[in-house]
Amino acid sequence: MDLLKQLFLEKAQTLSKEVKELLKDHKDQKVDDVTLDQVYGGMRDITCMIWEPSLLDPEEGIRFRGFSIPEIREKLPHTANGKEPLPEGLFWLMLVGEMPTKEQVKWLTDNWVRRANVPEHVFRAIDALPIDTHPMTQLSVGVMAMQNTSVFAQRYNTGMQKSEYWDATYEDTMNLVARLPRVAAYIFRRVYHNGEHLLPDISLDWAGNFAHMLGYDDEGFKEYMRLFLTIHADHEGGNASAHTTHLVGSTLSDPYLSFSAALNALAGPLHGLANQEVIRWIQKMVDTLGTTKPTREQIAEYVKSTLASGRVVPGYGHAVLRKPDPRYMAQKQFCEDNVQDSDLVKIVWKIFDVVPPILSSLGKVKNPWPNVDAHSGAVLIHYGLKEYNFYTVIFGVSRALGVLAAQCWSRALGLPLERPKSVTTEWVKDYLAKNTPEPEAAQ
Ligand code: CMX
Repeated sequence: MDLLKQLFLEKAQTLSKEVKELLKDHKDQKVDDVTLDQVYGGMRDITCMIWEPSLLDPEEGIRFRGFSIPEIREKLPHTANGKEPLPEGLFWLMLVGEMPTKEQVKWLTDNWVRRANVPEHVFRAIDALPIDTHPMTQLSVGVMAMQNTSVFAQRYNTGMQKSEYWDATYEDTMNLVARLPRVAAYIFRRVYHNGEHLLPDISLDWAGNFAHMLGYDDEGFKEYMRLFLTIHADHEGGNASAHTTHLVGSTLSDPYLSFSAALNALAGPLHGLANQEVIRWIQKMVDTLGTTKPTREQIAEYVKSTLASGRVVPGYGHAVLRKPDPRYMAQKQFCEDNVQDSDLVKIVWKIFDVVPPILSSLGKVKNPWPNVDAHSGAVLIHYGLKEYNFYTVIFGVSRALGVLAAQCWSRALGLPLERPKSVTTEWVKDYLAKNTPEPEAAQ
């Protein structure tokens, strides 16, 4: 058994025991009340699932096993000359809850290099799609095409015990995460570089090698990739891509099937696709205004015209956060340190000055602040990656780390099939008729 798997097993045995005791003593303890507004309103804030890798605080933002974004940037191992965290380290932290050493991260990088071979038929499945198929669809198909190699599916078919589910899920998780950058880079080079593919550089870390296979050997881009792939990895369990992984996985679909489904959720414009929408929207603004240096007043007019046409301002707002997203702030700080003289980055910062008061003035937007997607495109363009339809694919590569670490935990804790209760509006009316107290008679 490899060292990370051994460590996971120890942690899983301890936590499983604790959960059993906790449920034995407190299984009827109420942790939430649900209002009708939440039932109709996308189940916001209902405490109803377990997700070990991370926890989201509306004011502070995401914490991975208790560590905030600034803390992981400072404490996770980085490359010899780099400053940004290695995503391998975050995966380790999310999976076993311990900050890894440099040596442990090196072990994980090497382990993923050994697992990274993508079966040839996966590339052929992607090649069968029309070239203008959205890259997210191509990625989802690529992940699905790997499903025939699922250790979980194969062992399930030959009578695997429930107590071994976590083991097979761990193997699939490690293989899938190791292969994902190659599949994503294959799609990028297929669509935007006439199918001129680049061989991996196995001396590089997971994110550095991804940058290299995309065609970017600039050290600044590699550092940004390390930051990007770290900060997009997880955002607790209720967001659409994470929850989809959990829901589909709860049927004992293997990690390939569950993660492919998650990518389809991430591909929606209210979720991960927002990073491409932000750049499309800014480019249209630049074209409309005829300047790459718009004033705040010009930006404000453009924002108002977006709202007047019934569209949302992409990259702003959040279902849970109520403050500027620390993942946005980390990218802003990265640019302050590394990206000088980008008109686009400056526009992104001006938008940050302009949009929150306008959204607040609408009186209905609960969070007027920027989210993670408001910043990433401008940095990618600075380093030359202008093909914005590909941006959500990079988000998807990162998201695998958190949602699959969580699936290992779902299997280790033996979490059951997810099956919440739904009702009809007729049921609601009937319920209200029977349960609404009569108004007190006037005195
Ligand atoms: N621009 C305009 N209107 C917005 C808005 C925005 N950025 N954010 C919220 N609103 C509107 C909602 O559309 C809703 O309007 P209606 O009542 O007319 O339907 C109202 O404000 C209340 O919404 P909310 O409770 O504040 O936000 P939700 O939890 O319903 O939605 C989100 C959250 C992210 C879908 C929404 O803020 C949005 O559409 N943002 C733009 C898209 C985006 O950036 N998505 C990426 C999120 C991060 C990620 O998952 O990657």
